[in-house]
Amino acid sequence: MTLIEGHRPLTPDPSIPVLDIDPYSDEILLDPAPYHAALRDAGPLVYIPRYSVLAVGRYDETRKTFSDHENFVSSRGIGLNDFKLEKPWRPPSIILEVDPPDHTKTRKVMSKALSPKIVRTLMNDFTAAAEVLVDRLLEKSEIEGVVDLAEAFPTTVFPAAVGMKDVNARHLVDYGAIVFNAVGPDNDLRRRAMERAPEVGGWITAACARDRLTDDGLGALVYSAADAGEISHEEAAMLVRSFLSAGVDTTVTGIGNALWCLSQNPDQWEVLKANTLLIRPCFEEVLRYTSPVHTFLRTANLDAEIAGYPVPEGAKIMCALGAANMDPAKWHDPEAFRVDRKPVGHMAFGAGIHGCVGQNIARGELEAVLSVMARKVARIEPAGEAVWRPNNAIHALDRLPLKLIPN
Ligand code: OVM
Repeated sequence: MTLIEGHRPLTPDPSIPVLDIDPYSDEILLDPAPYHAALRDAGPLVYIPRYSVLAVGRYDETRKTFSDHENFVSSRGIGLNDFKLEKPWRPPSIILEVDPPDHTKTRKVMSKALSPKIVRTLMNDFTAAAEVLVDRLLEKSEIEGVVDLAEAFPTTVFPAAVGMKDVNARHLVDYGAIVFNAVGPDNDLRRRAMERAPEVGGWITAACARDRLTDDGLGALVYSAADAGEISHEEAAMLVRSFLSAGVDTTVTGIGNALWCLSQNPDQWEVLKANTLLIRPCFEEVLRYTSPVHTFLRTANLDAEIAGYPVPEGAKIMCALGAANMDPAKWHDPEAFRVDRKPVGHMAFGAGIHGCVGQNIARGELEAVLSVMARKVARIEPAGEAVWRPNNAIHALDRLPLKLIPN
């Protein structure tokens, strides 16, 4: 049997519209909006021959696919490779790449460790760190928003929240990029990521051991669930790895994308400064507008259907979160960035049982950064061209030169 990117080639129903594009080309990864429009316009379910996958880009079908975890499973991988046919590049995540009932137990442990109550206990540290960082940046005439702020903040507060004794900001950011590039095809981006995987992955695994964690962080909470018999100690180490896989690059991207949105829309920065109750809704709008995760996939584990079309067992379904988040059938004037939109139901955190378990802590980090900035920064001005960084699954900036004007 021939494998296409690690899954079985699919003979799609001939009535399914065909879209002959490469969603993992640099061109689309750097500027996905035109492709997203083409994907939505082609139909509710589309066939992409380049990778022999089905794809959804409309809001309703994206939400439905994520919500139907019985037909559309995660245990066969959330990228192009079908774990049933090809060995994954690392031991699969025991929360992301797993279905119920196994998922239920690990999700519960993570959801408790990342609860709103726990996040509230972290907010003082987050705000204090944001004060120090923003004060330091306000002394500079120009900053590089990605390195100086978007990376600097999460790599300071998140390892501290987890209770890591070994902190290597570079490895933490790079591991996220590797994990997300890995869900794509065997292209240059993935190959370059895989070259670094042994070194960075080895460092990450070592950093997850109980004796490399303090006894008062999120890591310790997960290990105490093991002491209580809810999971094994090996599973605890794997869940700490999930913190480090999903918790750094994503929030780096969230902050970078927020700075980009606000620097491009100075009137919206004014609105935000005038009403700090809009800080949380502003972050939701940043997520809707920029969709930090390009795509997650599911695998049909049974013969199923989407929008009335047959979806055979073994088919990979690519869900384009950014396309759903800009669907004009769901959102009024989707191409306008409005901090007061309150885009309830956006797909940037996914949906269903695998919806982002870290969304409370992500919101907490963004709230700390944006509220300190709203207090101290009069204007966020572009100081050069914003450049996006291609990654098979992350929609993030590479460079964002900015001028921060103090109040
Ligand atoms: C994990 C994980 C969870 C969410 C996203 C992610 C692909 C990884 O559990 O390792 O990035």
